[in-house]
Amino acid sequence: MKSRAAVAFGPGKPLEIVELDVAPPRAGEVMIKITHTGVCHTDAFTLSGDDPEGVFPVVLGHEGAGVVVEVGEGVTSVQPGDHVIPLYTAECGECLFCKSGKTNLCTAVRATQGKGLMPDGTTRFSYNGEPVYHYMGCSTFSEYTVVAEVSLAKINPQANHEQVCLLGCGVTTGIGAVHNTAKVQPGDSVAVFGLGGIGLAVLQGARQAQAGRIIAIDTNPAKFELAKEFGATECINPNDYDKPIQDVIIEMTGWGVDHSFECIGNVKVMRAALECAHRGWGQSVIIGVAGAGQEISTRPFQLVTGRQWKGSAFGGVKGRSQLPGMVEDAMRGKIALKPFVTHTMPLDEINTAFDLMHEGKSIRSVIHY
Ligand code: NAD
Ligand code: AHE
Ligand code: ZN
Repeated sequence: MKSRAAVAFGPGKPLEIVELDVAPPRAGEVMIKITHTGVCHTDAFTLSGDDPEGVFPVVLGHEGAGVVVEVGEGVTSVQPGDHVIPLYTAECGECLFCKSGKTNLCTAVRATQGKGLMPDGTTRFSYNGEPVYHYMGCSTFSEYTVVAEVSLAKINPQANHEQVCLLGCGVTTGIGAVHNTAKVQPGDSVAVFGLGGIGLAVLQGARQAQAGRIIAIDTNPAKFELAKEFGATECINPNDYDKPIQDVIIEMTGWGVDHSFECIGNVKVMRAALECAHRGWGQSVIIGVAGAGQEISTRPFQLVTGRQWKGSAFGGVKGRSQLPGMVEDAMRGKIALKPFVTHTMPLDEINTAFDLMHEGKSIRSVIHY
């Protein structure tokens, strides 16, 4: 099978649109025709070369929606024609992690996924006879991709792919972090650092959870209007103050916020987010992804005095069992997706999507094939 794809041939280089060869799905695998894919900051992070798991050449993209075209031997949960969202957090239902009921971090395919390979240790993509790596078990920047059966959520065929593709990462991550990781309760105060796709989805989740005060923080004030539409009660820019932003938030609130969320990937901001959490019980959720070699730090006293540091991957959502319901929620208007889609473009223009993200001009660019 030939497939148009945007390939990252090396770190820091623009993606190149080429025609790849895609081998048929093997046992337990599924070939999908991707119809739409969002561009998430994590794609840019890996393209930058900062991702310890980054391998090249690779087909990036992990926020897609599509239709099953072919299934491999033994695949029973989907068939050609089914509408699906690829999952970078698989759900096998059988591993220690799936069975624990405590986490969404399934391990069924994670080891090979982190190496850019299919579960049998090989790739389905090649270019001029040379292997091209997979990414996060999804590789949605190729019109045809192959993923593990356990990495697919089957969704309502009536769903609007241009919008529900965002449930493949950004919107699910933000909303899920509020409900599953932080468990925000009515009246709780919240601070959200970074108002991209993830931070805005956290705002939406906080409003769903009937949070009280919702403080939105970004160095780009152009993000504030949409943040207010999503439920922010106040928007602040750290550059407007001559003291650390955690001190500003503590002064605004008395003792800090009940929940804070870091949605940037900046370890200094992660510290600020932890330190603006309420003495005694405040918790801070790290969502942002930081580069190789970077570490978080704070005075242990911050934890001794009751603040908790947590992290969240894919919002703690179990993709196969929970994502179809979130698609239904979006179709019923209980999850807003349309405002996230600030730009749409064909695959040929995908590098523009990265430019818009870096320039702070987009929330999500959605690529269509
Ligand atoms: P984005 O680039 O769209 O948004 C980031 C926002 O942070 C921008 O609005 C930017 O202006 C703001 N920002 C940058 N530096 C800042 C600073 N010092 N102080 C305040 N604001 C600042 O990115 P995104 O797609 O929303 O992703 C956000 C982060 O979440 C990335 O690190 C991404 O890799 C990560 N992510 C994690 C998960 C997960 O499951 N844990 C899922 C998706 C994305
Ligand atoms: N590969 C990086 C870590 C990247 C990372 O943390 N990814 C998030 C999802 S970002 C989606 O936009 C995640 O869910 N991680 C859990 C997992 O199993 O991948 C590194 O540092 O090695
Ligand atoms: Zn993502």
